[in-house]
Order: sequence, then structure tokens, then C-alpha cells
Amino acid sequence: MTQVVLITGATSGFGMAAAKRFAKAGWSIVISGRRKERLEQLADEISAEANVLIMPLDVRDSDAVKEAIKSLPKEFLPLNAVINNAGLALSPKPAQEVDLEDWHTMIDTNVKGLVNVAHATLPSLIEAGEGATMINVGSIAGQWPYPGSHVYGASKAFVKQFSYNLRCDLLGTGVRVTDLAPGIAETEFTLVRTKGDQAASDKLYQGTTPLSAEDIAEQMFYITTLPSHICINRVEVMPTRQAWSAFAIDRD
Ligand code: NDP
Ligand code: 8X3
Repeated sequence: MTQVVLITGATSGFGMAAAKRFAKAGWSIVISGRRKERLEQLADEISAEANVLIMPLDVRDSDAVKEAIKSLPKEFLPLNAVINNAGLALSPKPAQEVDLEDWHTMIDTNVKGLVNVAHATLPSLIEAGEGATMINVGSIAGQWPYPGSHVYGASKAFVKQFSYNLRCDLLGTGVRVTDLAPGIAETEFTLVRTKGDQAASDKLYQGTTPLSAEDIAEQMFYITTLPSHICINRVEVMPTRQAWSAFAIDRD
């Protein structure tokens, strides 16, 4: 039987690349994001290979998420995989200079939005049973501190612990949960983080070899299609050209 994957944040970056990867393997795909026209474009692009349904919504709207999952047509149920990927960082400045609204937007999207999707889709994953997979997209920022990460990193630490905790409660259901935690990857992420500063985004990725959206999509596909007795709890993946740095010390 055809397997079904639901991907949030499919209008760009990791989510879009994941939709293309799963389409290539013939999965049925539900693609979600706020920008409906991008979802339509992507659906056009991959519909020759896969059965695609667009689900335009804002993950922060819990009622909309619940309603959209409840209204999925039979052919897209049960869900064999959920890629809980929609998210963003804002304001890479020191915490004391950031607008409170930006902190709230990150919490509402990366924490509340992610749990909205998890809560609405878990029953379907449990129905799919053995081998069903939820991938929650975390970040190296959820594990390691760095300047300007403030609420973004904290929201991704939530993703890690929430994913581990889900594993405990889902034991016996056959459902796997993974916290997929990438390092620097070239997508629209930095354009969003800097509120549209294309030069800053280009500069960050210039002269190095960041991860690509396709690199992460390949990992998503790998994790999801492993034999059902294997669960990858957490993957932390950086480009070879990224590493940690020395502790900062304040001096006179
Ligand atoms: P992009 O900005 O390219 O993609 C983000 C996606 O999230 C878009 O499709 C966007 O869709 C969607 N999204 C954002 N807010 C909402 C919302 N409120 N409701 C629904 N969809 C939303 O970035 P990436 O692909 O890089 O990011 C994907 C995930 O990966 C994020 O969770 C990010 O934190 C994480 N990540 C990224 C890294 C990187 O360096 N790129 C590294 C580690 C983790 P739309 O705007 O149409 O709603
Ligand atoms: C984003 C990855 O390297 O900018 O989650 O923290 S990084």
C-alpha cells in the first residue's frame, strides 16, 4: 500500500526538498505551509510522481491544524510519517536588544506550532502503527549555546526533550520519533532570521560549504524508511566546515 507523509514547512528549504524526495519514491504527500501559491507550484512539480494534497495553514492556529487533519481524505490516511518541520529564527542580536514580539513568534511557531501538529497527527500515526515515524526538526542550537540564539535555541531544546518524552509514551505503539538537529544549512532560514536582508544571508553562506536542503531531505527519507525495529532518537548533523568555538571571556 502507498505510504503517506505529511510535511509542514514545505513551501521552502528542508520541507520542499523533503516533498521532492518522498515524491521520487512514490509516497503520497500532504504538503503544508502558509504560502498557498508555493504549495500549488510544488504540487504541480511533483504530481507526476506522487499523489499530492496541499494543506495551506499557519501551524500556530491550533484549530486550523486540528480541522485540517480531521478533514484529510481517506486516501491520505493513516499517516505513516509526519515531518514536523515548520519553524523559524528571528533577530540574531543580543537578547537584550530583541523585541519581545519576536520571542513570542518563535515560541508560538517552534514550540506551540510543533505541538499543535504533533497532537493532531499522533492518533493517525498510532493507527498506522509499526514503522510510523514522526520527525521533529530541532537544531544544533537546541544543544549548544551561541550568541544571538536566545529563544530560538531554547525553542529547539524543547523540540529535543519533547521528542525524547514522546518516545517514552509511544512505547508499544510502533511509532518512532526523531529529533533531527541540523547545523548551518542554506535555505531561506537566514533571510527570515534577518527579516529580508539578502546580503546578510549571502554573506553567511559565502566561502564555506553549508548543508543543503537536499542533504537534510535525504536524512529525513533515510530515518523514515529504516526497518521498523530501528528508531533514531536524535541526529545532530553539521557540515564538515562547521564546528564549536572557544568559550568567550570578558576581560578588563
Ligand atoms: P525556510 O525558511 O527555508 O523554511 C521554513 C518553512 O517553515 C517554510 O516553508 C515556512 O512556510 C514554514 N513556516 C514558518 N512559519 C510557519 C507557520 N507559522 N506556519 C506554517 N508554516 C510555517 O527554513 P528551513 O527549511 O531551513 O527551516 C526548516 C526547519 O529547520 C525550521 O524548523 C528551522 O528552525 C530548522 N533548522 C534550520 C536550519 C538552517 O540552518 N537552515 C538548521 C537547523 C534547523 P511559510 O512561510 O509559507 O508558512
Ligand atoms: C539553525 C542552525 O547553525 O544557525 O538552526 O544555529 S544554526
